[in-house]
Amino acid sequence: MTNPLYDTLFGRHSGRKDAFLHLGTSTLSYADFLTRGQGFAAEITALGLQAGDRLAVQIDKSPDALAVYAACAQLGVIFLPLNTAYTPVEVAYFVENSGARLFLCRPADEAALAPVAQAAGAMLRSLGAKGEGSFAQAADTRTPLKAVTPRQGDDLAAFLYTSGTTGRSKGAMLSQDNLLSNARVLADFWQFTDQDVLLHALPIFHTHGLFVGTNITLVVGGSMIFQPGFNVDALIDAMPAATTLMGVPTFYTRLLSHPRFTRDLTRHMRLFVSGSAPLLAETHRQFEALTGHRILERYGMTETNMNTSNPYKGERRAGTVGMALPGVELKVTDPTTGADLPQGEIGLIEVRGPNVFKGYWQMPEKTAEELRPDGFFITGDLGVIDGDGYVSIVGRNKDLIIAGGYNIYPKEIETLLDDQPGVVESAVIGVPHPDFGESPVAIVVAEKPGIAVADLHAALEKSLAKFKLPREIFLVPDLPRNTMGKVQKNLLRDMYARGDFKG
Ligand code: MLC
Ligand code: AMP
Repeated sequence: MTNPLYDTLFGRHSGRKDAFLHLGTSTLSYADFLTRGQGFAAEITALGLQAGDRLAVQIDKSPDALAVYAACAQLGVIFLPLNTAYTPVEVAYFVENSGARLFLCRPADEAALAPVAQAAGAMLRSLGAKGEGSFAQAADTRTPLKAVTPRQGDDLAAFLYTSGTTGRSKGAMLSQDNLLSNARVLADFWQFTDQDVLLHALPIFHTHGLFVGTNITLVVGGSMIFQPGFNVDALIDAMPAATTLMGVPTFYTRLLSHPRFTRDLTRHMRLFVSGSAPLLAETHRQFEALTGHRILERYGMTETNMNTSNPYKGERRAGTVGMALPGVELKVTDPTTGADLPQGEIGLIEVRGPNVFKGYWQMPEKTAEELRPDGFFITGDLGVIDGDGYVSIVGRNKDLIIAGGYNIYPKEIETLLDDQPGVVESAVIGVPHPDFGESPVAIVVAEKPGIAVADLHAALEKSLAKFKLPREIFLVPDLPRNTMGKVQKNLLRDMYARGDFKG
């Protein structure tokens, strides 16, 4: 093979006239999709990008957005998708840090992002969901590029940025083999075939929607009902034509509370997969009681793709994330000493396998903190393995909030709050949220009474994506600390639950 990722996911399907994407009333064939990707590859080449260069995108979900991914794979250009909710302040860091040569944005954002691209020394072009924008227009004038740039499995295919509990976001470097090995294992483990039609309503800028949903479909040559975002009515309307669904827990709780979601609607479905955040055992049970289907929960990360899965055949155990996937080693270690812990004890989950990333872009010291010399990656999740090998995630050793499947790092919000005039210090905690599972709340110590909470909200809105904004901000005289001086967030969470904080 000259380029394993391109050949396996895309090139193999050339000439196929059957549907790759179902788009409401129309379909896009594999052949037409690949030609679009080759047109984009021609334009990217004309702009001077070469294998190993980074191409950042902050564009709406569309067939064209996927075609950019295909073009990058064809050329060996590193694909760097960004959450469309990020503000220009957030995006500036990713474009600059990655050294992206080309940055594709939504046509409406071009003016706002021009200074960002200029400061980072990246070319800026636009691509809209309906095939509009300067990049698409230029690509339309090109002859589709057939040549595939030779690559090897160890070459980098994508960067996904993931925040840390301290410091700035880190670019997780994923190789062709990282992506391919995981896609093949999952397709096999979950018994995907070319007859599968995946109901795809996840974003394609994260592991779940891009590398799990899309790559599995491409590996088997199946098709996707490709929805621009999550809309519960649209999902229900499309379900009769689908065979499988992948979603974050919020998908399932929203489906369960919808009157049109019935046993009849799901009778023909082959598989429901949940991940990216904990699925409550209660949701699992309610889903089975209503539909007869047992949701298959799996566990993964940006740095590792998927690590564990409940079985396809065999017991899908509620409240667990199943066993290590074939080829993945998983162990539980002592958070302080790093020593292996026996089965049944709670500790840090570590994983090793072909799925584990190559390190953080230009951050060797951060890489060394989390990736051991023997190849085990320290996930930061706390877990336990039961006597049957099922892994349960019982907590996190990292200060992280997951809202509706999006990660929110308290440190990022606290740093911004602490910089505001009149703020002495702050602590951001995750509190239960009925729809998103968790959501952030800020507790702020002010220099003197009278600081306007509305001003704090307004300051955060200027730089943070909406999903990161604290639902509430409370002013308190001081924060509880342990003898080491560390803020005791568990106490803050208890105080919040008791209703101790008043707005
Ligand atoms: C949207 N909003 C959120 C939010 N999503 N707030 C908190 N958490 C979220 N996840 C806010 C918006 O800013 C907006 O605010 C309001 O909610 C409604 O916006 P929307 O666009 O209509 O949201 P909605 O369609 O309802 O989206 C909810 C969602 C979406 C759950 C469908 O967040 C989603 O698709 N999540 C999936 C994330 C994902 O793919 N994670 C995988 C990461 S990979 P306002 O103020 O304007 O009303 C990974 C590895 C692994 O973790 O294991 O998979
Ligand atoms: P991300 O950095 O966005 O890839 O998020 C990865 C994190 O999501 C993991 O480290 C876990 O904390 C969490 N996660 C993913 N899947 C699950 C799951 N099934 N149950 C609980 N947590 C999960």
